[in-house]
Amino acid sequence: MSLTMRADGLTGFVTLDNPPVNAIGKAMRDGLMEAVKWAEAENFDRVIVTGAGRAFAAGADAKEFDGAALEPFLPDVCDAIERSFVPWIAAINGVALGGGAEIALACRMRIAGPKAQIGLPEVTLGVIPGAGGTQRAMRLCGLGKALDMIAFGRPLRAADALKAGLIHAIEDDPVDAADMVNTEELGCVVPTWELPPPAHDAAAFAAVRDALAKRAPGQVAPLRAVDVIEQGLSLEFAEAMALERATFLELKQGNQSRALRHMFFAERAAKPPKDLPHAPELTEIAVVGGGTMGAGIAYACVSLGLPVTLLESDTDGVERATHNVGKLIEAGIARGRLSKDGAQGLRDRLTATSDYTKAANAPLAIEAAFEDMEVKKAIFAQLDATLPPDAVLATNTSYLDVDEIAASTRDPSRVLGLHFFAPAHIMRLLEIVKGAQTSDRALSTGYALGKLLKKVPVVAGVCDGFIGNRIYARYREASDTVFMDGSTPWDIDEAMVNFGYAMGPYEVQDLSGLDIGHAARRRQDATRDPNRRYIPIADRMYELGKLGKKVGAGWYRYPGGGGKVEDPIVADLALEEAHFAGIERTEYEEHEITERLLLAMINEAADVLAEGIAQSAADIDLVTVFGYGFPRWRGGLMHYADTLGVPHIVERITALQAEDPVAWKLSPVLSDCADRGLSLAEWSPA
Ligand code: T1G
Repeated sequence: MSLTMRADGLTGFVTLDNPPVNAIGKAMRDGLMEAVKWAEAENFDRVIVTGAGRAFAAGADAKEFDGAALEPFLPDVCDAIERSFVPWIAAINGVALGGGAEIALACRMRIAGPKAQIGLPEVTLGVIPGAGGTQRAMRLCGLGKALDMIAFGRPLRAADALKAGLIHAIEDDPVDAADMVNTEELGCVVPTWELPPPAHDAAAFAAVRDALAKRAPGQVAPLRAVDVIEQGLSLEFAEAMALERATFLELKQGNQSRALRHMFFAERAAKPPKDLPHAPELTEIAVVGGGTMGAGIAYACVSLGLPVTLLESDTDGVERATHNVGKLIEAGIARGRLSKDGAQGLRDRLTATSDYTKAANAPLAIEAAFEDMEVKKAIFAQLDATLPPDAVLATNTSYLDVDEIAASTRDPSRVLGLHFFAPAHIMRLLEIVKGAQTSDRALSTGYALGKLLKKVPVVAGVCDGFIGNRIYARYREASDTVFMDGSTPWDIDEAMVNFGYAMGPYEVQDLSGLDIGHAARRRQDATRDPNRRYIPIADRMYELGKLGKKVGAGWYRYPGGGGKVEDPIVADLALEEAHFAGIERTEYEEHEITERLLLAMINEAADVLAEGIAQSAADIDLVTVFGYGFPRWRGGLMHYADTLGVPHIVERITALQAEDPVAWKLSPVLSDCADRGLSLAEWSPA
């Protein structure tokens, strides 16, 4: 029944109990309906409902969403609670989210614990509140707050919920306080549904729609939630509830909600395998290299209370490293995320030095130095000689051979890659690169750091670019091919932004710098397939010194006054190169651009799966969403591919082979899926 009922005098106590977060499934809905009848039969003067453990209730059980909705439906449960002659009081002991909040809003009173949160984040799962949240919230906290909570899925802390009028009081022991409520006072509280809805406010609706256009482009649920709230203002409560429910059920079946649910559970499944040994306690860590990445990693660690020894090769390097971390601390203060005392705490936890013996007790070291194999080997030799023999040694390389680095140490089993993404203290993805000899203990240590830093850990095998950069290289190659053959960087960027990326490939490269891509291409010169078409435009850009935003010009120009402008010189480069290569350029429709870039990535990602570089399609989804800006509401690259369908993908790639049989060589995983009738999510080696 996933709830318990207990009577004490004239009070009935109902405890929602479905660990770990009291997700509301059919069993709990059945239990709540029974509790309403029980309370009426017992003629209690109140029912107090609370949650077992750390949550009140985290909402409807999203695992049930793939199936048909089963009675009793949650809106009916909420109605039964609200209309019962026995008043219910919600004692909100922890998070009350989605359906959990809706149960509380249907109660006559709400008393929260100091750490409680109340929110309606359904849009983060691609749906809208489906049990009265869109209609009851605004009757309690007004239109503006309700729109903000629901359209952006932002929960309120207890103090803000009290200020907003969503709850009646904050008490250390909300259950006890609920039992102390004066019965007359309780009897006087008007059920939420009877309260008048707020007045229509055209400006508020316009503002939230504008904000959604900027902050959630392409996402359906937030706009539908706003529509249901607006229409609900002029409907009877029951009609508005019916509209809400119909909208919820429609969205639940939609691709966006399936994609967002996939991401929700994939993110939570990114955990260390149960059979991994426990990681050594991370009492401190060493970071080698205080450049952008090293400073970001050090900052992330000291921010979470971990002492860091930041190692540099000399005094100048130590000063630079201290300065770089200092800048991040100042930025944290400026953004109000850090108090002066907090900042001092961070500085106190940081030791920047060129003396490796200062890190002699560190159980983990992360090398984040210049991307040069000999530089890295020299650093690993020093770490090997200085740190305890069982310390784990990690490299933050983006593409160098982790096995070669490991082989340069006395014990390669303690070496792995920990690939952070810039900015390292913000980007949530952490590629844990497992070398041929990496031990389970080293792997477990990588996961432990990932958990400490609240990262999404994904294990990757060793190859050029691991999972993310390897797939991204195909994205870049496909972009340059379409550019060379007829399009422009700005049309390509616009196409990918319309697909759901925050930025297109060319604007991203202008931010990171075209010199990085150039170095990567030069590194690959020796191993590049001579039969594979090579697009020279980016090399021309490099030779012209168009290195990106940092020099004021890259694929776009960046005039002093801000913004970016299209650069005709860049477009002409493609004309010239196409002419030299004897290529007849052609017009590309937006959908043709998007299709080619996505198919190129999907095909490469399928090879990444085939080679076991990625352990699952879901891992590739996590990498593309948390590391490369693939739209979360499309579920990541492979989930999106499965919405297209493998047969369609195989047909399209086969058609493109006519243009370039090398670039569009079909991945064996795609043909295997087509032959076996599998989706990419279902694929595993036969
Ligand atoms: N359904 C099913 N499982 C859930 C769940 C849910 N709503 N919420 C959490 N879990 C599982 C999760 O998968 C994990 O499982 C475990 O609980 C711990 O979660 C009609 C339609 C509550 C803030 O969007 O935001 O109500 O991995 O690792 O970091 O209007 O979970 O251990 O097997 O995230 O402490 C709306 C979703 C639903 C809230 C806790 N509710 N949950 O965070 O733990 S739609 C939400 C969260 C709805 C109604 C509609 C967080 C949390 P496992 P965790 P955490």
